[in-house]
Amino acid sequence: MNKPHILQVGPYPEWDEVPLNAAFTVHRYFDAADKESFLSRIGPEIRAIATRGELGASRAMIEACPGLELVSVYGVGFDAVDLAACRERGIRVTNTPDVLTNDVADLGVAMMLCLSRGMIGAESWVRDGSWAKKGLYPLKRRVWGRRAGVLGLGRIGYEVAKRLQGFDMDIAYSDVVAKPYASDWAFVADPVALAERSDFLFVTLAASAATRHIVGREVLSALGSEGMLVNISRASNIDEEALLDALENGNLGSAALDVFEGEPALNPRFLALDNVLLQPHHASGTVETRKAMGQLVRDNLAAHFAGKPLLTPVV
Ligand code: 8YV
Repeated sequence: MNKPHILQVGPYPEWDEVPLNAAFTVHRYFDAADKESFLSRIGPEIRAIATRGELGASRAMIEACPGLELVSVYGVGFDAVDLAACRERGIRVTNTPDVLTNDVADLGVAMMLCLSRGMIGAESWVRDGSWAKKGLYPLKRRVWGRRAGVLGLGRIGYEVAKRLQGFDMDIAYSDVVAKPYASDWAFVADPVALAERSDFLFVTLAASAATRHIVGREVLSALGSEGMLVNISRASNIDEEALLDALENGNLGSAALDVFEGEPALNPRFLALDNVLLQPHHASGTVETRKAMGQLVRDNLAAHFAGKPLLTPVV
């Protein structure tokens, strides 16, 4: 049987590579030394692209594949896929929503706790002997009972807010419209006003051109010198230059970040700061969730090639 040819943009765990290679003829873009000539050679064979949330598929990649039918994204965010290029040619796009929601929310809340309670520094305090030499660890800030803002009450934002309720926090959220299922929480349409009434501001928005830099200087200064920003969405939702300035000059208290412009490289200014918690874009990074994401990527590919409805289409 002729297996459909697919372009794999980035690596997957071994447990996904094996069944993917069994079902498809897989061309590994990430292994190619000369990506342009690789694409012009294998592009005409390709019927589907399997990619990851942060890698997406560019217009150039899509255009190099004239027979492309589907882009299957391992990730809920599909902002890195050129949707206009897909729509022009009727190419379908799928993502992996729901299966990762709880893990992403967990990491956001864990980041808040870790940074607010100074857990990374406290660990060093034990390991480097400071505890014995210097005594008690410097006091940090409480989490429970304080004010939290959730910018974007989609699936992930909702699960973050639910978790924060367990900490008896005063919760508000911003979204395009008030959500009928969020009557326990205050709706504050304006992100600046939300930041103003928050000690902790969670960014849980699906990224798009419309949300680019929605967290800019104004939001950051409204959050203020005691406030903490937690980003588990995409770097593009935040004006990173404004964020770095605010963190450096003390206009913003602290930031817990799982995503960065140009990741995995990041602006070296972040590394000089001690009021940040830096994470390597791993909010969905549990064995359980990543297995479910990989399965959904393959299930969408299989459904497409069997002529069945896609499980989780976005285009
Ligand atoms: C990544 C993500 O896909 O869900 C998303 O949008 O960005 C992540 O889950 C994951 O890091 C694998 O690359």
